[in-house]
Amino acid sequence: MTPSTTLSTTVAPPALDEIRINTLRFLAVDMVQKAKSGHPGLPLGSAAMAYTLWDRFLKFNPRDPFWPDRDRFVLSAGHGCALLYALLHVTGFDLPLEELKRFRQWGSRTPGHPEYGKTPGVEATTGPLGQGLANAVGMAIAEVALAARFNRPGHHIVDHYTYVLASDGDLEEGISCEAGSEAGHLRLGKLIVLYANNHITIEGSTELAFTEDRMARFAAFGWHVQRVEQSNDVDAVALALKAAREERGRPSLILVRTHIGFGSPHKQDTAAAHGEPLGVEEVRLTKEGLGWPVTPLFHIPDEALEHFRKAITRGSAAQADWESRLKAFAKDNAELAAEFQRVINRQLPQRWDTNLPTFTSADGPMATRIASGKTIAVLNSRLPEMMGGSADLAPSTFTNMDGAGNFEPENWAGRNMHFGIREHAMGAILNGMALHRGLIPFGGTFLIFSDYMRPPMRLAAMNALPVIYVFTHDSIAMGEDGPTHQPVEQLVGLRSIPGMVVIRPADANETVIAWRIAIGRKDGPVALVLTRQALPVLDLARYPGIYEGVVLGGYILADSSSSAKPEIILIATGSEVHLALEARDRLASEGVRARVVSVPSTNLFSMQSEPYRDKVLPPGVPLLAIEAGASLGWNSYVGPQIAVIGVDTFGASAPGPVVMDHYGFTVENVCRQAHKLLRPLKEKP
Ligand SMILES: Cc1ncc(C[n+]2csc(CCOP(=O)(O)OP(=O)(O)O)c2C)c(N)n1
Repeated sequence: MTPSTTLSTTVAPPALDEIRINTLRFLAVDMVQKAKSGHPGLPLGSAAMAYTLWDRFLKFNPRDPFWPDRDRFVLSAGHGCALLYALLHVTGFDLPLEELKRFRQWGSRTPGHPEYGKTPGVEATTGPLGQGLANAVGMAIAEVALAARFNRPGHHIVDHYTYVLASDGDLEEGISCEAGSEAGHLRLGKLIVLYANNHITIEGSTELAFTEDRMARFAAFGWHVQRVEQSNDVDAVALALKAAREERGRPSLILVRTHIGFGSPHKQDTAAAHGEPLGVEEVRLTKEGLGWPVTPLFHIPDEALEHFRKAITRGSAAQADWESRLKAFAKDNAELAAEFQRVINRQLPQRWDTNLPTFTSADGPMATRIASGKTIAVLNSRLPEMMGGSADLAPSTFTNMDGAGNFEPENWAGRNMHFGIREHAMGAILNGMALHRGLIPFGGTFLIFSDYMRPPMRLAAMNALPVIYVFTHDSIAMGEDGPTHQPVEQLVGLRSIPGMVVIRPADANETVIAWRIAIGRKDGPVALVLTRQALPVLDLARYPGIYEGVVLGGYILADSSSSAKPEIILIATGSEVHLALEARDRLASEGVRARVVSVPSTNLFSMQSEPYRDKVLPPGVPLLAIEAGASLGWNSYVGPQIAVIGVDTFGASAPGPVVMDHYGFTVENVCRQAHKLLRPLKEKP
């Protein structure tokens, strides 16, 4: 039997509550109807429980949406955002009624799904189901981690809850299992999920595809689970929320039986309430049925508004109380208080990068994953806000921070995270940690498994979140594990995400700079792409441009030996840069002037000025791109005189150097391709 509590008191909410709940319902309905687009069903069904949470429990200040110790509220079922916008408006956030009337229109602050940064009070971009729930796990992790670091006896400056409103779709998505399992394991007692169980998704009843006992599932994950039979029963919802808040040893799932499209005579409990407006006539019938005036549209009774706006006084008082506690804390712990402000504001400490390692040729050959590990060791000692780990591959990704301890229920001060083999949740948890603020989150796995975490990576980029990914085993050169483990199309795929910066360093020193860029970037994610195999360390005396060059994304590493314009440019990234250097020497002995351009980051390089890019890649000079990844993408660099040595099929299982040979990553082949490219030019009369 499911270890659960079932709560039910009266069904109809008291009159005043009902008016306020209907205010939210019909604001959402009118928004969707006016936009002729959107989802009225979830707002109608979930307004009562959202109201209960926001009215009786949620700690927030509409006048300062981002004060650090607010409770977090994530609407994981982002398609129901009309409800969230209604809540934000009535409680007094800077979201005027006009914005509700412009729901889903160009330039409005009420987009079709909640977008972080666009609407005050929206804590996370949601819409891809399951992400918000996993983000919330990351936020709850950040809360306990910061509490462990900063709270002192008598001083609780980090002390808030993280709430989620999730739907059937959120729980159907696999990520909810990964994140739920992780949250249960970590015993995140201040994470509370309200699950709107309305039995309906787009294709119809959940009986079609979703029949397991969800409460048993979450109980098995180690969660505290409760059931509320009537979502309109605000007292039962409140009772469950109270019990969930008191349960500090386990995260809480409150399954609330809701009714999609509640009150709509023809659409309640049907999929028709899901993704389209109710229709003018049905809106009328629904309003009449629930005792609501049909007009005016966007009606907000005075009493309801007055009541909702008390959130401002309540929230300001909560914030003022926190600020005075922060002052008292600062009095006793001045340094720690300054440190708290620093990390919350995402500022880096003075001289954080002065001790970063420099490598000489004698340190090589060295895999860039090893150089990354050595860099992390130094960063870790300077940046106690670094927190991260790997999806069970730390011995291979070199992401462990020595001396930082394991982050686990008995030690929330630990900073090494063990995400388990849960890449998808790892990505979304990292986003939640970044959204919370106060930490520099990073996560590692093999580059091939970035595929498993692409949805949250895309959202990290969309939300401009400073998250760092450490992706090792970056090409077919990783060898024996074969094509299942050899990334081919991942590089171009990741580079194509708007706002993502991918850096594939060529050696240990480029890796150090890549980390410096990653730590310094505050407005978006950085993916570090690193080798398993050892590479020579570029001699800094011979190649002095490395430091500035990596920052620019691409640079002239080695020019043709004479001062004359190069005849051909070998453009390469990561491990293939060394091949290009060797080929350049061979070509020189064959009388061809070749320049080697290292492009650790095509994303950064494309941000540079045209004159700089033209200096590095002068128009008219033929280009031979060499990268052990899909050739797609390199064509954008050139006119007709381009050739690419890439990998446009899957890889193969054999020792790495053998695979590279077979795929044409040899000096001979590079020189052959270079001559082939040059021949028509030389043959011109
Ligand atoms: C990852 C993902 N897959 C598919 C969708 C498209 N989608 C939007 S809402 C929805 C159905 C959601 O049903 P449910 O979660 O029960 O929400 P409700 O019916 O309560 O509104 C689907 C499939 C999505 N938003 N995200």
